[in-house]
Amino acid sequence: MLQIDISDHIATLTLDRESRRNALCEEMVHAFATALESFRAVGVRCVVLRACAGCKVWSAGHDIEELPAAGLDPLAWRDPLRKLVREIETFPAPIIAMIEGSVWGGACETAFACDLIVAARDATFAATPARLNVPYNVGGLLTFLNAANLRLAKEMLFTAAPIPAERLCSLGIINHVTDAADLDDATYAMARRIAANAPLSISVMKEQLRILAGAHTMSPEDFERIQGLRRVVYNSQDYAEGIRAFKEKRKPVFRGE
Ligand code: YXS
Repeated sequence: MLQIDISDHIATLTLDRESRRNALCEEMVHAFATALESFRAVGVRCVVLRACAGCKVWSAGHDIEELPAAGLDPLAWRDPLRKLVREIETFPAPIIAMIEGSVWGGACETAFACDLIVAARDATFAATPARLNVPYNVGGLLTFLNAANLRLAKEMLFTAAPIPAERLCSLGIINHVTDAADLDDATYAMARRIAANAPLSISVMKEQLRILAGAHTMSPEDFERIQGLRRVVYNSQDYAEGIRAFKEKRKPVFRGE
């Protein structure tokens, strides 16, 4: 599910589960966390997270087969996608998302949680909670808000439409877009530049920026209101319908209940 390579302080993690369009399942996330632990042990200074060269789908997002039945929080603290985002945010060296093909749902958040994004010009990013009637969690929405701005986050989350990488780059959400043929060179040139700088300063600045980006005060009452609203969604008929429709390969019929 995951290919691993390390060379000159730069590690490469390649998503390799084409049969399920690189859907992010628990087993893959466990392998991801184990790999990052091994990179930490050998002092890796930059990680490139990619899919197999020439892929049409970088990742189809959370493994829908692993979403819980209605009545359970689909993005709770121990959920694989939540763990994956935390692993990325807390790893002590920069992680560059190298993107080609289409990126869906939780994989969109995964890419946005990475420190830098280099994408092929024709890549697309689609945030899909509204496509499945999933109540995104607070930390996940904060990832979108920190990566984008409120207006764009609302467009992505409300429309669930694939947004071209070039547009996201023009808005500063993606660091660089290149022709697909130059994607490797552009990504690894940046990785080599990072790896040649001081790792301590970079790891401390990455952690400082993580803390600052997450420094949003919220009253316990507001948090409980948000959780109550989310419960209405994952307790709904529409939540069950969203997953059922995906499994039955048909468009969902949402009734707003
Ligand atoms: O029919 P088989 O058994 O061959 O399996 C199919 C798909 O069911 C499977 N697959 C997935 N399995 C689990 N979780 C997924 N996210 C997922 N996506 C795909 O992979 C096999 C090949 O898929 P197929 O035939 O549709 O491939 P395609 O090339 O025609 O189309 C590729 C996609 C990505 C456009 C299409 O597979 C698709 O629309 N996938 C779902 C994308 C999506 O809605 N992802 C959001 C997942 S939920 C999530 O990330 C968060 C919870 S949230 O929604 O809140 O953001």
